[in-house]
Amino acid sequence: MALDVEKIRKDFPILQRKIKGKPLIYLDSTATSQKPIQVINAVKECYENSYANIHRAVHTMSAEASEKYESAHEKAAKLINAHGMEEIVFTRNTTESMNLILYSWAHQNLKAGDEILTTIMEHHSNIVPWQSLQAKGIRVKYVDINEDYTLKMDDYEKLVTPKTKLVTAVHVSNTLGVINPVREIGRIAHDNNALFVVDAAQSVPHMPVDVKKIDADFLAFSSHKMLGPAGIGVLYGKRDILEKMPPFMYGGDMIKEVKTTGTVYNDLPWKFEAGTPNIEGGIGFGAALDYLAKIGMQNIRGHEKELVEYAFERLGDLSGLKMYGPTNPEIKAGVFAFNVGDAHAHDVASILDDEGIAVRSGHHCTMPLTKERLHTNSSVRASFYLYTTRDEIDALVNGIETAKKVLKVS
Ligand code: 7TS
Repeated sequence: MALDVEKIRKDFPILQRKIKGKPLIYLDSTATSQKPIQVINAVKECYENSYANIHRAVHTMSAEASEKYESAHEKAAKLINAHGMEEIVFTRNTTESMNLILYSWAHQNLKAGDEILTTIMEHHSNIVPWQSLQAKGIRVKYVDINEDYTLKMDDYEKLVTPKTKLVTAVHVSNTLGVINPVREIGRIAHDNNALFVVDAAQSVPHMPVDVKKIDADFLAFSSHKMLGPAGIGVLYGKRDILEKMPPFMYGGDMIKEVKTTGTVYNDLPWKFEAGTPNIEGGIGFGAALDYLAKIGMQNIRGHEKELVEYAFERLGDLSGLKMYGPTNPEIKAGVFAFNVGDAHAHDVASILDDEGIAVRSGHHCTMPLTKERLHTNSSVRASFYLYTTRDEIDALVNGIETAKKVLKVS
């Protein structure tokens, strides 16, 4: 079903604002998404009506806040087809989810000589935690990319060994926009008895994702990239794996019983949610999940795929543009990284900002990919979401033409 984008845009108050006297054109949803009024109101309602600590008191407001915070876990479980909320741990963000796996699984289960297989296109949050294990003699290996920016699937045959204990990959690259074949990678991992970890920070907000189909052992994403508040992230984990893992942090709310002689930890997922959590963030995330469910993830992907096809058409016409990422819309999400001649990405982005167009410029937290494979220090990145229109892509093309003139790129 086609999205009613004009109706959707009315839900996002920020899209009415002007930048330097021009209408805002927000093309930076890969960094973080904007928020609909339904999410803003859910947070406001929480503060105005039912703000209280959760899981701690019998009073009405605590019960209301607990119910909403817990139901956000249920909604997240439903979105990704997890068995239930016991498999959904709320963290601060994707980065913290990866660190939870590092401390509560990898540090417990890996030893010197073991290997972790990631990819060259990962966000730093799916490289740096694993590199920290190199001090323990654990090796980190990288699957490379082909000329067309897809993963070199042959590398898996070459790099997976009996010592490979964890295989991880980004579902959608935040720089290339490539959609990786995570089911296939998961199969390779499991055939080798390794765990499979998926960085779904850029897929869960934009397309249907099913943890059972992917057969992910862990899968991480962030609320702030999917219409919800910042400061809330999700770690999905298979129940039997989470059961066996020790807590990530210790203290209040993660216990069932504490005696001077020891502690019995709480049930999942609370065992991993120590201390007062981001209550209002969790409640706002629940409203974001309702919003996405109502629109339908397949419809969001359909809209973004149309935009991808249109962007290929329009950006493809521009001379002097170097684009990074696959050209097949079937495996391309709404993320376009590019450079304009030899111009610096920050200069281009700043000229676009003068036109009211918000894009990211820099290494996009993918330095190994950017420097070692794309052979540049930075790129400009325009990214789309359910509120993005064709007119905004036209404005981007005009903005790039202006940048080319100012920066004397032919
Ligand atoms: N993984 C991917 C694929 C990402 O795109 C990001 C954030 C993260 C992990 C980390 O998410 P966080 O919520 O923990 O920060 N990506 C970006 C970006 O592309 N620009 O700003 C943040």
